[in-house]
Amino acid sequence: MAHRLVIILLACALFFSNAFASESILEPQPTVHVPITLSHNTTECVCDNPDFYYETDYPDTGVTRYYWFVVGDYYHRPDGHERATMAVNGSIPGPTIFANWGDWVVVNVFNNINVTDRYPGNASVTIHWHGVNQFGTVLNDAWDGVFGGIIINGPASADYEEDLGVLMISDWTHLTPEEAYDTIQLFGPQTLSTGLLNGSNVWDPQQDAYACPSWNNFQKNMTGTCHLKRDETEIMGSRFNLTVEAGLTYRLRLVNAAVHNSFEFLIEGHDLTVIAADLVPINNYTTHSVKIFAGQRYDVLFTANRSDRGPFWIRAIPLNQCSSIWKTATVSGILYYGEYDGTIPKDLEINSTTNGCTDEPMASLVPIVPKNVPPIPQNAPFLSNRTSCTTGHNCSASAFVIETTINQVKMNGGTDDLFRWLINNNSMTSRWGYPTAEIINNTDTLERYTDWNFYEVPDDHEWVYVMFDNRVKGKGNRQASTPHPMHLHGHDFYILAQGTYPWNESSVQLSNPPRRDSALLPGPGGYLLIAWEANNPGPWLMHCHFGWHTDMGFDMQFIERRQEFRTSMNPVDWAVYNQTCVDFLPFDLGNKLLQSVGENQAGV
Ligand SMILES: [Cu+2]
Repeated sequence: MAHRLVIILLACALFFSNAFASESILEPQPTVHVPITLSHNTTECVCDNPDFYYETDYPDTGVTRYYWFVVGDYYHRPDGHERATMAVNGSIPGPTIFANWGDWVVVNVFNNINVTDRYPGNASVTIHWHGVNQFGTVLNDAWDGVFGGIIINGPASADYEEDLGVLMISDWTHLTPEEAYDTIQLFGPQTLSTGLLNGSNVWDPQQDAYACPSWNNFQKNMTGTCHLKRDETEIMGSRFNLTVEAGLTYRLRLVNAAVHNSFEFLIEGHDLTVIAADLVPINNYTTHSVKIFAGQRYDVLFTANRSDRGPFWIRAIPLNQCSSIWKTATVSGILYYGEYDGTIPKDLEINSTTNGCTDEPMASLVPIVPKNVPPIPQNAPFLSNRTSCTTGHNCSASAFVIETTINQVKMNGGTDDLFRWLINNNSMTSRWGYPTAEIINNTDTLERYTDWNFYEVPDDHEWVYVMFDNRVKGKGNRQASTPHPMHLHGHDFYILAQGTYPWNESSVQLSNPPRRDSALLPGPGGYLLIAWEANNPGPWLMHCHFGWHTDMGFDMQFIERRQEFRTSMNPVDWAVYNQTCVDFLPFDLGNKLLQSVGENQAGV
């Protein structure tokens, strides 16, 4: 989990880290406001021009925006029930970064976590800019736990009148990750208390008595607090709500920020028009609901066109085959036409759905800017009829099979059997005192570090093909049917095939396949075949976006163009990086693996 992380103080530009060199980090800077000059109307949209590609073409507004993040520990009551938390600028979700397409953004991050009481000795912080590909700035990439939104105003692929901003869908537990983690290692992920919409929900205290049995493992194995039935009978907390004006069309930017839950999102009585997947503009499609998995984002439009004017439920319904939220808890908000009046919709709330754990169909996610993928090399290990590769068949490409395994293993001399996910029989274990970039910069031998799950992609602009095979083997079947939402840093990847075995090689889609940075590896028995171009030198993390799985070793690193990475990074970035590593060493306690509660985590 992300509560104990590598870099003590990280300051970097969101888009280009060399902006850091010329900016003071000593004092808050005023945010520069300029009028938004880019229209979101399709008449001025450049995103359907095949010659204009968002990864390489963007305007330069000449504007730099400054943000000031203080990461600290707090107590919050997002659903009325108080709990110890960690947050940015004191809010859950954290602050949203707003910018126009083509701006530069400088974010100054300060670590104000209390290392005396709550996190004795070690509470370092890193930040991952999810959805920002960070070309050339891998040294400022990291991993994440607390979260906030990023909105970049710019052209969109459909018209709308008002941008309602980010809607963060998350799960929530009344135990902190530290309190829950030992149980989760011993017994697998447990049922969480509830979910939140933009950090809000209601909670019925009477549920506490019933929630205890779902934590019986916790009760049996730990001393601590299982929430006992309270005297209160009042519903606690408050619901997320939106107010809209009849006749207008609105944009919502959906984000699944959950640790271990998957949702079907809908607004009762209103169709959704999906215009982007993980920020990639797609041919619009209209649907009743969108399934969204951890780490994914969808931009959706809806029109307030109901003559009966509601109110209407805004629902994030847990998918019951791949979610674990306490069964009486609901995750819903309310849409009001006109003014908020506090009334409740007439329909019943819904606390789960049997609709399957599947991504939005590949056929629905058609990027507006078409991009094609070269053929899979003939010797790819996942091809059933593979042959030696002959000239002209993309033979310089890299191709890997990633097999997932769940197992119970003893870690670091301990006596308990702990659940660990294995990637090709290795469960990721990194050492914060000696991070990957430092290994490479020292020209140390990657092969010495087998449990870091390195996969090397050596050549310039070579293509990479990765087949994830989720026919889980191993001891225990608690999670054997679990799908995994896979997220790659540093790239948008292409989804070439996705489904349940047996897979048919003729189903591979090379012509303008879906392109995004988070996609579901289905389960049980599922496969996900992705590809990307090695156009961003450096070590890039790929991991399951279920936070517990990330922690239990479901991680790998693709080392892209190793030598070029060493020599091509900005010298200022290397200097900051190396100094940060030096500064961190006293917190690493002699390179001992002490990364969180239990001391057995992947370090991610
Ligand atoms: Cu997973």
